[in-house]
Amino acid sequence: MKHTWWKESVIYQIYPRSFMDSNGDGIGDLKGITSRLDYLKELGIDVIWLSPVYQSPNDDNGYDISDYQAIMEEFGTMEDFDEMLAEAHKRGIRIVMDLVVNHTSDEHRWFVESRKKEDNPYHDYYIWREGKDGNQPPNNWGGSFGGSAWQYDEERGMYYLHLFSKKQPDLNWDNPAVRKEVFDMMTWWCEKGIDGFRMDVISMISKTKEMPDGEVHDLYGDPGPYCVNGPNIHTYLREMNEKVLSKYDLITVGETPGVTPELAKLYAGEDTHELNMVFQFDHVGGNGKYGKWTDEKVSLTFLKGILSKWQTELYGTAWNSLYWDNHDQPRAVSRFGNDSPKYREASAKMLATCLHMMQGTPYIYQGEELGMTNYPFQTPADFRDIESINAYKEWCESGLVSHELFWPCITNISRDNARTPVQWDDSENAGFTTGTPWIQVNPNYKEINAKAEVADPNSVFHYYRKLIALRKKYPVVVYGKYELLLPEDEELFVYTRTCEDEKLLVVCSFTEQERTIELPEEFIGAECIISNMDNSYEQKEVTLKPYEAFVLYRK
Ligand code: TEU
Ligand code: CA
Repeated sequence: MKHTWWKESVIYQIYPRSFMDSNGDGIGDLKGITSRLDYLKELGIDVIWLSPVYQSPNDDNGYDISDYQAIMEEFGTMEDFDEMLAEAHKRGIRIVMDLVVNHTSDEHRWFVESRKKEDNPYHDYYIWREGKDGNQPPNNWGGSFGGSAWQYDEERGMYYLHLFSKKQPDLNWDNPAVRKEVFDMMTWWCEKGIDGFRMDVISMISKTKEMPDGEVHDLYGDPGPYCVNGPNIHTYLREMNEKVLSKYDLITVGETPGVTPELAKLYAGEDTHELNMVFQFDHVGGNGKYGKWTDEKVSLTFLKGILSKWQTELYGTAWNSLYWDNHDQPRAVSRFGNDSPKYREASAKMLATCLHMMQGTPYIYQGEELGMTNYPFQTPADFRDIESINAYKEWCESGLVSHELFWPCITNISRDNARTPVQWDDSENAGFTTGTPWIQVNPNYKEINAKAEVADPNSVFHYYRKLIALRKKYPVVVYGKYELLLPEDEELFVYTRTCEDEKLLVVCSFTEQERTIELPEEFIGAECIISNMDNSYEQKEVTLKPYEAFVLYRK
């Protein structure tokens, strides 16, 4: 297996709108990011994945781009970007841009031209279809943010496809002119010195020619079979690799809803010349009570089964991304751990141990290193995310489900849980802004903030810093073969990593009960290289405290 820098790196995701505001307008920005690079350097991360900072009307908070080569005014200027890039590089931190090319904003000049009635070079840049039965959409597909996936355009007199919001028309990747525009834009950013791309819903860019009705789940037809892992996806990614990616020393990660380990071996195979790695969704997709919305926790055996499948099936042939959360998911410690005051810190450290000791490139979502929690939403007016706002309307206001049944589900899963401002200190607005924040700050910022945690050697922050340092010190953490132990145990996640003569034992308790385990013979007396408790691991029998995690190392 090739040894490369992006396999040995830890990546930190910044959602710029909520990271740090430098000018008091209540919105995070590029100068704010630059002001916090020393904090990230101290944490020890190697790469920053920057959620979109391009010109956008912010219908989907920047994932609806109106100019790929201009900076969103609220975030600052291209000079601010260049300064942030240079300051990051000075600190040995690489910058990965978010490439959102399945769709643009409907305010992008390409779409403004494409929707014009008279023929023009942009007419086939998007996916236009005639309606049926007079005034019905071409088929029954639903969009991810509610409603039909088709929007009728008065000017052109046709429907256009939008798998997300109606202000996010899908690009037609079968048009070589579209692919050339995208590749030229990517080259322009690479020539500026950026270090890679996270590719938004890249598994959706190739659609089937035929677009029949989909199977109806909940409210609309499912476009998945016709829009995910489509017929030309690998052809287009290999073309992208040949024309752009192969020309630079980049890290590339595809966000690939619907990917399987088999397909990941193509998307992220060692020698398939597409991408370095992919984000899979099996552990966070989950079929809830109402679509994705649920108030149920997944069982540990479900979680262990999925993560172990990805570890074993990609070993030696492709590379995993490792993540618990991001800007689309609820906070890890609330979803997979225990965010009560008594157990929050222990369970946050346990989750970090469980993830960072696996094989793959670990991703830390802003605030995860502090053990930040979900937000206590009170009313639908607390939501800012188009997905949550539309979902509440579609499920509740329509009368489909009562507020009492739906509210615990949407507040548990809402993307806004991850989008409240990073909590920097215990001053007003958690030190995020001197103005009025665009979204409310979590009221627990007085207890949970970076200033307090950087000062406390036993904090979640310093625990993440130690874990990151372990990855640099022990090659087995990066390259060791994974094996799950105690597969049926509903409370303990225990696995080993083996690389030549080095071996790790990773033990993580996901319960608030005390548990006792017997160490495998070969690990009795082995060196403990990290633990979230002050415990001894010299004897065969170990009693685990609630949410205890430890790693033993032997040569
Ligand atoms: O997310 C696409 C995606 O995978 C969806 O599942 C998304 O997570 C959403 O929750 C639908 O349930 C990417 C971006 O990460 C997301 O922020 C954008 O809203 C979306 O694409 C459209 O660009
Ligand atoms: Ca600002």
